Amino acid sequence: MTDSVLLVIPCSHESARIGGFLPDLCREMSVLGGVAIMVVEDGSDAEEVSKMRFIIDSLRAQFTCLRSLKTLSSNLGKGGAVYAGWADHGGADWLAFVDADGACSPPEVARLIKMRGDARAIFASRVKILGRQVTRLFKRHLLGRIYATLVSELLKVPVYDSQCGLKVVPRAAFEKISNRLQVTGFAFDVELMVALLDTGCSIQEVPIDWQEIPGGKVNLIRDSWRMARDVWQIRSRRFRSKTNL
Ligand SMILES: Nc1nc2c(ncn2[C@@H]2O[C@H](COP(=O)(O)OP(=O)(O)O)[C@@H](O)[C@H]2O)c(=O)[nH]1
Ligand SMILES: [Mg+2]
Repeated sequence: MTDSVLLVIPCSHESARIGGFLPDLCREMSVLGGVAIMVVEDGSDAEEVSKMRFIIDSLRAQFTCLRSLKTLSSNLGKGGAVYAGWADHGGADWLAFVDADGACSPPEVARLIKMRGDARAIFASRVKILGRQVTRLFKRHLLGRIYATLVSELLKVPVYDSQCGLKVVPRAAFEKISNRLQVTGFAFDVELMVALLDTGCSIQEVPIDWQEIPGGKVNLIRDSWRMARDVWQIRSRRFRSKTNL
């Protein structure tokens, strides 16, 4: 039977962190049903790949929802890995991804996946409000808020958090835009967001619980600069494509 959702976990050097998340995620998704999980690893060395393969193969003996590890021959970045995974959708109507570190807990992943239904995309959002638990280092929270505000203002999209590591997208909407997506690094979700909106797919942001896990790969200086540059390029391309209509 075809799964309804393909949930990709993009991974680069995650063998130390994923063990605290993947078994519980597999358990949660097995109970939920209709979800296939695929770990996509790129750019790690052979030793790291074999550690990941061992983790995945051991869990596959227990959980049929977990697909075998997908490895890419070169490092495409987080977005490139997500898109490479989504290309193997196997007929799933929904394409999703979640970060490997478990910052977003399996019950939260299940809660968002269960919200799929109409043709809307669902983006998790780290909103610090009463009633939700969002724990991040102060400097990451601050930089994240500056970035999110820039994205929102530059692209004229009232988004609160374009970068949260859990998103669920209708495959039909993704297939309309996939051939024009160019960003494969950490800013890929910004391009994905505007392309979906521009093609008429609405997006619902859903506040989630988020517990930052140490060992993150984002370098606050280097990657913030690259992400800001990517947002500027996304904005320019979007402006050009609108004036060419
Ligand atoms: N496949 C792949 N995944 C990546 C790459 N860079 C980051 N990721 C994944 O993207 C997710 C978010 O990264 P993370 O380090 O948790 O970000 P941070 O917590 O914001 O610093 C994790 O699952 C990473 O393994 C990459 O180059 N390739
Ligand atoms: Mg993280």
